[in-house]
This record gives sequence, structure tokens and C-alpha cells, in this order.
Amino acid sequence: SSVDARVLIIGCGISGVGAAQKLIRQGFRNVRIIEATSRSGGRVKTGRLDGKIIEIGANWIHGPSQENPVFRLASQYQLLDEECMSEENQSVDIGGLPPLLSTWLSSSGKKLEAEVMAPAVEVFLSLLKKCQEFYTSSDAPMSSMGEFLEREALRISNEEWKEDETRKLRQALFSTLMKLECGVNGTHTMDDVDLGTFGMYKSLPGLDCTFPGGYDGLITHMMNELPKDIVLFNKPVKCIHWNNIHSQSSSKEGTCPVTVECINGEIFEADHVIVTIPLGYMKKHHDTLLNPPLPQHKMHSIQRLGFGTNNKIFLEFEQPFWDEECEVIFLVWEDEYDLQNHVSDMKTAWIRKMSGFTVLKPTERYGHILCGWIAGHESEYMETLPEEEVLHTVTRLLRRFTGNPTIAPKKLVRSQWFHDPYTCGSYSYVAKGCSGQDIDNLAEPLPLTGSEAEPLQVLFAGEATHKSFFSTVHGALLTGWREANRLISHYNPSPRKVTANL
Ligand code: 6YU
Repeated sequence: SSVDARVLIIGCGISGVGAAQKLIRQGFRNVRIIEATSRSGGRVKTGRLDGKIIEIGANWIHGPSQENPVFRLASQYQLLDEECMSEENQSVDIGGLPPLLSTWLSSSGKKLEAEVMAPAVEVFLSLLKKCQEFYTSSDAPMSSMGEFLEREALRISNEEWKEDETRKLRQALFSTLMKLECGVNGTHTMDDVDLGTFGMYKSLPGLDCTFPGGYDGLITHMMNELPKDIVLFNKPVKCIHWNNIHSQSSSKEGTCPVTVECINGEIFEADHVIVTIPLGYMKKHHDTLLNPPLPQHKMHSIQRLGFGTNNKIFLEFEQPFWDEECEVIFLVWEDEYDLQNHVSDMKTAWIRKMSGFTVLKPTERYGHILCGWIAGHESEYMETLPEEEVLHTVTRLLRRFTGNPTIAPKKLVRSQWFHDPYTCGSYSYVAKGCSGQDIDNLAEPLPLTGSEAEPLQVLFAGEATHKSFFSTVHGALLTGWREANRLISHYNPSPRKVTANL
């Protein structure tokens, strides 16, 4: 029966915790979570810089409004400040990018005027909107977003703006916005992102907000609802043996459909396993993670879908060099008017991939901290450098762009998601040539026959298995709930609905 069914959840990120929460509320008594690391939360990871809260992983609630389950939970647990909870904040519909107060710094150490930059930002935003529309109209003129953005941005620039220094600067700004977009999508270059499927991602209303006490408060509160000791930490799973392939037992009764083998040799038996392992890890280990191996079409979709890196570099200053009201600082390289979104020489130029910094607010809480954003292979390379070298390079960059040779951040903390052995990157995107079908394939449970007589063995959740909210915390949470519900209805099949066709 459902209450006795042994359910093993692999991964203690928000999707795993969410699945456990739902199952336990439904009366499942035999639920355990196996986690590779010594902590829960996964890519929700709150850290400290000089005692101040910083988010190493997820930063915002994207679209904090009633349809967003992370917003609903965070409100219930009273983790948000009043402004974020306000009706007004919930109803703001910006469709993705918040209208932040920006400062534009150029590589020659000048502050660029907002009025000069604004038309380029407008063009870029309107192009992004166009990209979204290709999903419903199904008439994307080419395969990748990068090609489209580059072609259209340069076309509009040439047609509408005089050929002068301003035009060059605006084109250089396009490069900055492309790099920013690489971060938003978690990709190396926008050439890797599918144009026709970009609009499959759905943004919810509400102005993005943060957790004043740290994102991990959400995980802590959810975990408090679960039985103590439900999580087995420090147990990386090596292989999931399904279809009874690993069972030692000779009698038919008492055999287990699934056994989970950990790297340390420990074995756990289960009736059902919910896999919430990040796509980055699956890409690396898909040929050995399941035995028998994954069916071909699932394997292909794992290989084809995108999973890239977006990292943060936090810098603390004694005194701010930015204006009090500034919310984001963008870096514009004047020689990048040809719309580059990756660099040619990694060793000397990786820092060029950094699009800019967000300012941590409010100042009373954070003091003077900037968060630098860097995506792609350059970001992965940055992870390999000693911290002092990163600090040195970022300091030189800031001195150059401000024209102030005395700027000196006093502390640095960075994320290193690509080299995190159980994440292998930051989040998923729909790579060129992929479609929603690939995400469906990823989410499909095993065995595939789908007959009612055949029990579900291995189920798949996690951020990358959500068709419209992939790459987010709320998307991940919804997939955990989805797979819990799949098991719940497996044990309590709802009576067939008879539709009266009158
Ligand atoms: C969101 C946001 N956000 C930034 C960064 C990252 C992500 N996301 P998990 O990985 O959590 O759990 C899996 C577990 O499995 C884990 O604990 C593993 O250890 C374990 N595991 C793995 N292998 C195992 C094995 N073999 N055995 C056992 N266990 C194993 N989402 O909503 N808002 O702001 C961001 C962001 C740096 C890395 C994000 C954000 C994505 C979410 O974090 C992510 O989808 C979910 O947490 C995943 O949960 P899960 O359960 O699926 O997996 C200039 C400037 C301008 C300003 N704008 C900048 C642009 C930036 C835009 N980007 C947005 C995203 C950000 C910032």
C-alpha cells in the first residue's frame, strides 16, 4: 500500500525536499532522501561575506505572485519583507528583466550617459520579445537566438542610427547585453540557445525579490516539516539498478524493483526512486547512473539539452564608488562593437565576459557589496584561478572602467558551480535544435510501457524537467510535487472520468 511503499529520493535540493514534503503529507511513511553532499538545498545556497548574507546560488524569486509556489511558501513561512508581499509588487508585469537603475561604464574610464544608451537597451529588449513570440508563431527565421539577435541588432543600428561614435558605443552595449543574456540563460554563447523554443519559458507577474534572511530559510522551514533523519547525507549515488536486476533475493516475494548503490558501496532497496540529480551531472554520468541504461531517446535528450555556467563574484568595499541610487553597473568595452559574446584568448581576456555588477540593497543590511556576473567557458575558467588572481583581475578592471586607480575591494567570495562535482554547472536551457519534447523525454518515468499493471520504478524531477519554468527554484519545486503526485495517484488511481458526450 502507499503508506508502506519505500520511496527513495536522490538529491536534497528544493525538488527533492518538495517531493518528500508532498508524499509525507499524503501519509507515505517510508520516504528517505539520499544526498551526495553534507548539506541540503543544492543550488539554493546561502553564504556569508563578513557576516552579511550572500546568495551563492539562486538569488531571486522570479515572478513573486500567487501562481508562484516559492512565493506562496515563503509568504506562509513569513520569510519575505513587506514590499515583496504587497499587492502592488505582485502585479507588476515586466515579463522578465526588471527596470533597474543602471550606470554604464566604458573601457576608457568614462561614465556613459543614460540617454545615449537607452535606445540600444530598448532595441535589445524589443528583440528579446520578438524571440519569445517565435514560440507561438512557429516561424523562427533561423535556429539560434545569437544569430537572430546579432543580425537584427546590427541591422536596426545601421538603419536607424547615424554612423558615428554613439552608434559604435551602442553596438558595444549590445555586446554587454548579449553577455548578460548568456548569464540569464546559463549558456556559453547565445548561438547555443534555440530561437524557436525560447518563448516556451514563462515568466510570472511580480517584481523579482530576495529573501532578507537568506534563500536557505525556505529549505530550513520545509525540512522542519519532515521527519528528523529523513536525509542520509554524504552518500553520493553511483548506480540505480532497476527492473530487479541487482536483487539478491531468490524468492519472488520480497524482491525489490529498485536498488540504489552508493559510491561507498552501501545499497538501499526501494519500490520507487525519484531522481532529482542536476542535468549537468546526468550529462557526465548518464551511461553509468542507471542499470539497465536509460532508453535511447532519454539519453539523447540528456545529451542535447543545454546546461551552462553562470557564476557570481561578490566584492566588498569600505566605501562605494557608485551613486547611492545605482542598482546595476554595466561594463561596455568600446572595441566590442561587432557584437561578440565570447572572448578569443581565455587567459588574458576571460574578464571581458563579465557583463556587470548588481548592487546589494539595502545598504543598511549589506554595507557596500557588489555582485559581478560572469557566464560561459570564461566563467568556468575563472573557477580554476586562485582567488587572489581573480581579485587582482577584477580590481584592475574596476580601476580601468572607473578611471579611479585607488579602488580596492577588501574581500571577495565567488561561486564555482561548474567544478561542483554534483552540479557540474548552473542551470539548464533549451539548446539549439531542442524542443519541449526533449524536456518531456527527460521527465518520463521508467518503465516506459505505462501499463497500469506495471509499477513505476524510477521517476525524474528537478529544474531541467519543467517545460515552462526550467532553470528556476519554483520550476524545480513544481517538478518535485509533480513526481510525488505521480506516485500518489499510482496508489490511488482516480476513477476513470466518463465524459458525457451529449
Ligand atoms: C531562481 C534565481 N539564480 C543562480 C545560480 C545558480 C542557480 N537558479 P539542486 O541542484 O538544487 O538539487 C540536486 C541535489 O542532488 C543536490 O543537492 C546535489 O548535491 C544532489 N546530487 C547530485 N548528484 C548526486 C548523486 N550522485 N547522489 C546523490 N545526490 C546527488 N533560480 O528561481 N532564481 O535567482 C536563480 C541562480 C548561480 C547556480 C540559479 C535561480 C536556479 C535554481 O537554483 C535551480 O533551478 C534550483 O535550485 C534547482 O533545484 P533542483 O532540486 O532541481 O536541483 C549585471 C546584472 C544584472 C542582473 N541580472 C543578472 C542575470 C542573472 C539571471 N539569472 C538568474 C538565475 C539566478 C541568479
